[in-house]
Amino acid sequence: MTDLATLALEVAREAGALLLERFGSPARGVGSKSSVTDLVSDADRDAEALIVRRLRAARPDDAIVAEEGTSRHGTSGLSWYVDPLDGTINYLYGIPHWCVTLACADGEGAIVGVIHDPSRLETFTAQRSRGAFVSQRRLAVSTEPDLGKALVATGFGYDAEVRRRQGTAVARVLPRVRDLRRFGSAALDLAWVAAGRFDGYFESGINPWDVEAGILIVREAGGRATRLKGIGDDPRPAVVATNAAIHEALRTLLA
Ligand code: LIP
Repeated sequence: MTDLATLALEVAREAGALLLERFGSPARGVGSKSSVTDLVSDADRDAEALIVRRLRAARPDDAIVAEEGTSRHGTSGLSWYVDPLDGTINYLYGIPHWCVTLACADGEGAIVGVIHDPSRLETFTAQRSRGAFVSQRRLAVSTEPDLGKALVATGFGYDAEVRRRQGTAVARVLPRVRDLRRFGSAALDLAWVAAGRFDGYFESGINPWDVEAGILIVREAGGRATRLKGIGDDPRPAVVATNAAIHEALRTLLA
């Protein structure tokens, strides 16, 4: 593990410990962001504050872009993409499917990615050109070649009109795959593609902090991940990630 990877791992675990300690207790400071269904609480904010404090102390010249508003410029050429709590709605509903995700990127994309799932004691990691792992086990994507037999994950935004558009994409995909899964965390969806638990994932309107680490982890596990200029009539940035074997079939269907 490089120093960057070790730092990302340590910081993700510290934030995960803070969140796990509070998980299941009454939420504090709950508020809404882009819409009434887009929630945030002190858990997201405090986890972000911990991560930013640690990264700034260890790497003062790096840039940081984080979900709950931290946006720091840097001079090192490296940028950290941070989602302190991916799967916020699951967390607030007491559903043990959420994670901490960090990626450190240079001009060509992520060089280090971590997705830490404290509920399952699973930590997905990757370093560019060095493979992807969950804990010490090397990750490999599934080998399913047929889109019609593929288990595919997806996600939806927090705006009603956006969800209507995402619904049309789902209506197009659903008859053409084994089944769809909506588990509520883009980062864990990508980690599970890398682990062969899903054969594919797609989502529009996704933010860099949700997907940068997961994209690297899928690619280092032998899969493919492509950024799309929208899906169907939703023009916002989107991602499709797969086991590679079904990639073109799914991408064509989404286009
Ligand atoms: C969530 C994503 C998920 C998406 C949700 C939300 P959050 O991130 O992980 O894939 O469907 O709308 O954006 O808000 O829990 O960090």
